[in-house]
Amino acid sequence: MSAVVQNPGVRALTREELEAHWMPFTANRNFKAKPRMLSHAKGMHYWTPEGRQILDGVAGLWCVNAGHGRKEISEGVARSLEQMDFAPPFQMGHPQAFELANKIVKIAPKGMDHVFFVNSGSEAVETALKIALQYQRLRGEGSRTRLIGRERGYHGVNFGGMTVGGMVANRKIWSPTLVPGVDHLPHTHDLAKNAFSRGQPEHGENLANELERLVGLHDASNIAAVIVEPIAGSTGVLVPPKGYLKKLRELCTKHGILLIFDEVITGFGRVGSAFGAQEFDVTPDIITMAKGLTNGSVPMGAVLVKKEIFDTFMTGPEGAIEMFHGYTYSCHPTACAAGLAALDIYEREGLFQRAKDLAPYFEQAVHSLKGLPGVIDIRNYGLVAAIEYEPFAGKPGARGFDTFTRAFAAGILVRAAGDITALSPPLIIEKSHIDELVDKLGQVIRETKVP
Ligand code: PXG
Repeated sequence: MSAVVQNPGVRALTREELEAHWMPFTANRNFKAKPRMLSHAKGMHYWTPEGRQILDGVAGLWCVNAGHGRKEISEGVARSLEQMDFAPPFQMGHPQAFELANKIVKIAPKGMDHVFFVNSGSEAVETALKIALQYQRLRGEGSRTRLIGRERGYHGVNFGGMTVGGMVANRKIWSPTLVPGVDHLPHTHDLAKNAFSRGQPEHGENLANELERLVGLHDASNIAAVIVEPIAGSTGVLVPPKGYLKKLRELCTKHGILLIFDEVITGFGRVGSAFGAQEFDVTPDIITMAKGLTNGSVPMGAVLVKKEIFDTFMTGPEGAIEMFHGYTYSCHPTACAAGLAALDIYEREGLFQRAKDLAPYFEQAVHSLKGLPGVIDIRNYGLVAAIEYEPFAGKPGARGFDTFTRAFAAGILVRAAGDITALSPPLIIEKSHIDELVDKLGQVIRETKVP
């Protein structure tokens, strides 16, 4: 066990001092009454201000794939900041942006060779949807304006991503102002048929055929793109049924519909390859990414597109801006430096392969929780897994949150997604950490007090 690292500069904040910060996706009053603070991180661990060590079972929030406190990243970022704090991204360039784009293309699926930089997963999704719409228009298919997402999809919280997403809690308040012209495929989660699957479940390939139904309803000439996560992360690690993604690819190709993979979680080794596209052997037209791109250290996202899409944009007058889109902080030098350092680590340490090699051990470990009280499903792929519980009667989500808070008290950080515990540890995890994570989680599950 590594030594406890005290952080003497950090003292407990008073209730009053906690007030001003409106916390995202958080029960603010509940948190502020009983805060869960983190003050320091290194390798596989966080520490609380009191010096309690927490094993990171979720790579922060699915993003710290190379583990915490990587000197290569902080030093690269510091050098870059000192050299140039900011460079305007419009009509100007800086070398690190080009270097990072080249590095991403090197690990990308074959034929996907141009990168547009943004600052988050949500922005990557908005950008991908806008690229898809303009591409269809540029190739003379301007009537293709409809977008198709999937139930239980998560594509960030901006208007486009929220609309193509399929999480009711994230949509219902803003329902009247969702983007028009969006449909959803059914999700692929089928406990009756697929509970306790290891890796890809057997049943559900046919659900991709729902795209045919939507084509029958609207006609393909009105549909621009389909967006799905190869593995749906936020809604509880829904691994694609065998054959499902291939079928979706076939149908998109047949109907001239672009296929977008949202790889914000599945990118950068999480599933045992650079991207889910390679792992599942299905090449989409567009990939969105963020999180692991900088190892979570500096906000950054990106959109990777096929050559044919980029080339279609490069056809107007040479002096004209091809796409009226971009952000002040697109390809920010600090983020580029972080991305370059993170990708270097992934490559040098072979972390994508490491995830693949560790996956069977991880699978065995998480499935050992089968049979514990209230556990109704366990599923996994690469270094991502989920344990699903029977909800407390009349209180959906309460059991998942209760498990999460008691897990934190027991020294492990996991993620609650409704009544599901998601695990997605840094790819540097050792077998002993996997044992500790699963042992502690098992203990927490055993100690659940059903109300
Ligand atoms: N797409 C996917 C697939 C994601 O997982 C986003 C887009 C949006 O990224 P930004 O960087 O805008 O947050 C995400 C983000 C959770 C959780 O509870 C997951 C995410 C964000 C917040 C919470 O699992 N993923």
